[in-house]
Amino acid sequence: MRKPVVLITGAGGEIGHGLIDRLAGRGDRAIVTIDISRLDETIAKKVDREVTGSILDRALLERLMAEYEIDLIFHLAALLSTRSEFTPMAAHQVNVEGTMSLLEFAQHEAESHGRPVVFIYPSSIAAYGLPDLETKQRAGRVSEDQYLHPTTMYGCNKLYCELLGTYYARHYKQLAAEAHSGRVDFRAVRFPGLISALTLPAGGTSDYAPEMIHAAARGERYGCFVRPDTQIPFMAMTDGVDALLTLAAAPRERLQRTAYNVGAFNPTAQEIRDVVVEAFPGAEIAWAVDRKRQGIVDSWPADVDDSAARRDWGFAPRYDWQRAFSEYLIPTIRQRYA
Ligand code: AKB
Repeated sequence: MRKPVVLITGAGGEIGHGLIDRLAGRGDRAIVTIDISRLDETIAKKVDREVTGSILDRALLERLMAEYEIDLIFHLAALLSTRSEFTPMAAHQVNVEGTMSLLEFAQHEAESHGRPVVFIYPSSIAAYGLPDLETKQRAGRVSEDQYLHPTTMYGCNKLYCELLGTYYARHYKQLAAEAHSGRVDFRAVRFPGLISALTLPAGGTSDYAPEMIHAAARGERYGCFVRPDTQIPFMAMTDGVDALLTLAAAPRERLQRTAYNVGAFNPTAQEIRDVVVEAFPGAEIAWAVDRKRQGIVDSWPADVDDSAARRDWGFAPRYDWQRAFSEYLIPTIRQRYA
């Protein structure tokens, strides 16, 4: 019997690095990746097949379908929120059309090998849109069905793709004589800002937290583009990768939703600065507020209610605010730049 195959799109990004590491360590699946750029050496050597190309390239997806029996997909390829505001058409192409073509690919793949394809989709707190700061303060921990009025291109893309995934999972071709839905087993997490000790994000709006920490560790000055009182949820990258793997392994019958909030801690920008300055006493971090990027972060919730994820598939982040900094971020980052 052929080894089951996992496909990872956007594999060269931040989440991909952590995920490939974990999947390769388990060794129970062949890993096939697609990314528009070559993977860096540290992860390239851990995958069975690296494809350099676009998820919009149908012929390429068809070739993969002919070669492999894929039964698990982590669809990580995306343009993040800040980048998407500068190139909304490109964002729509990658974030929406790319996801649509991957969902169709998953449907055909499942039809051809006769087993459902688990489709893991990292959505985002950007799917929310709170109208003003007063509402944000009042809302507190936002649950999955509240405030779904994103103001960014990226947020609109993420929310729509959650709906598309749910359509494939539950209603695909609902007027056809035979049932077609249920072959794509779509599961999404709405990630908060993710902070990795090993990589830096590119093009996001929650980037101020990881940028501040990495700049301090490198001895560089940093101008934080949000106000000190800015508050959104964050999570250590290792817990983010854990969440994807735990959700992928969850028994389907336990899942009452297709999209789940996950959160870990939600410090203000000032609190992040304080911890960073304590760890790197020479750090020079100033406030250089960018009114427009601030507006985006202000529209995201200050915290999320992740009780559904905890109940349905046992989500339990290992790192709270204290541990994330003292046991993961600071020591790993120090070592990285030593
Ligand atoms: C971004 O800032 O765009 C992402 C996100 C919160 O999804 N990090």
